[in-house]
Amino acid sequence: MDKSSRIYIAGHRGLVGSALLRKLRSERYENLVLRTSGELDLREQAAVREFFRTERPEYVFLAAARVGGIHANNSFPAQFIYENLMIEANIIHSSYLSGVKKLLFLGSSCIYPKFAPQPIKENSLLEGKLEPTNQAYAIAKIAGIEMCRSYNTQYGTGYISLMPTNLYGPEDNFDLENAHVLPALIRKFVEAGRENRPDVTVWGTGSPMREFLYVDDLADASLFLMKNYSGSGPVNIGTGRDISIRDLALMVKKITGFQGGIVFDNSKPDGTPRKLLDVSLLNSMGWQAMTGLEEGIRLTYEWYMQNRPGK
Ligand code: GFB
Repeated sequence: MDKSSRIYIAGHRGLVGSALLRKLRSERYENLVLRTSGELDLREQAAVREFFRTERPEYVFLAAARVGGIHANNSFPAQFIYENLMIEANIIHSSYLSGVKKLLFLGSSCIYPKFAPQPIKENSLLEGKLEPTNQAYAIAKIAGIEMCRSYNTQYGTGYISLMPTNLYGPEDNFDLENAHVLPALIRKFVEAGRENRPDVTVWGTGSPMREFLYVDDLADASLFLMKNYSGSGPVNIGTGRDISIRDLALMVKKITGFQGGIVFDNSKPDGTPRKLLDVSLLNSMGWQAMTGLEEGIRLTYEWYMQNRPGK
């Protein structure tokens, strides 16, 4: 991939796609192909095929997806499985038909079994039952990994699959119902502080453990692997460290300066108890995450304060 290669970022306005766009622009890749969802509906097979036929991208970052936090996954499983399957199938197959040189597919750590041995190695895939709150999404993402592997095997393509841990950063979704935990907590603590509320409600028991990766680190790893990796097996991307939701809430409280208390709502699901990725494969290739959790939350908090609705 060189600076004048034609590179398509699918989903360039989302959390991951916008970080990829920042990264590729900062490295002076000058021939980027971008379409908003209004311009190209990736669920429509004929439209996607026509787009690839006319635009002829050489490299594809597949960052378009229907995503959400635990509540959204649990509430809208039909949309999560249908939209993700369609997006993946259309882009991967059209990439094959139009002769894309290399494609990078983004999965998620929720593809691994609920009770996988920790930290989770890549070979835990399909070794056990999934976490029910995000099974539909996970099965769609597993299908994407299998598509990449199958096309490589049968057609000799160069499609790679990355499994990032829980991501956060600028351009995230801060909707309280549908967001992931970090943007939801940042918004809850900011609003509680502004409205002088006595406490903030955190879903679940606070005991689940999660690993968080700042999205600009994921973009850096993606470019690194696009250049340096060509295997068919998935590669975990994370920091190798996790934190309880309770301690995460305390960290967000400190960063936002909220003075009140924290209440846990046990009627909300905890989801999987722990999903810490084993990142030794990635580290052995020479890549490591750079942004510490506290620093990343601070950067995301600052972004939110400057970009939240009503600003
Ligand atoms: O980030 P999150 O929604 O997703 O929730 P998952 C992580 C943990 O934070 C859960 C707790 O134990 C939640 O109960 N939590 C506490 C909260 N307060 C809140 C809150 O205000 N909002 C949210 N959203 N959570 C998702 C999957 O699982 O992870 C997706 O559903 C995807 O498929 C994503 O894989 C990375 O880590 O549980």
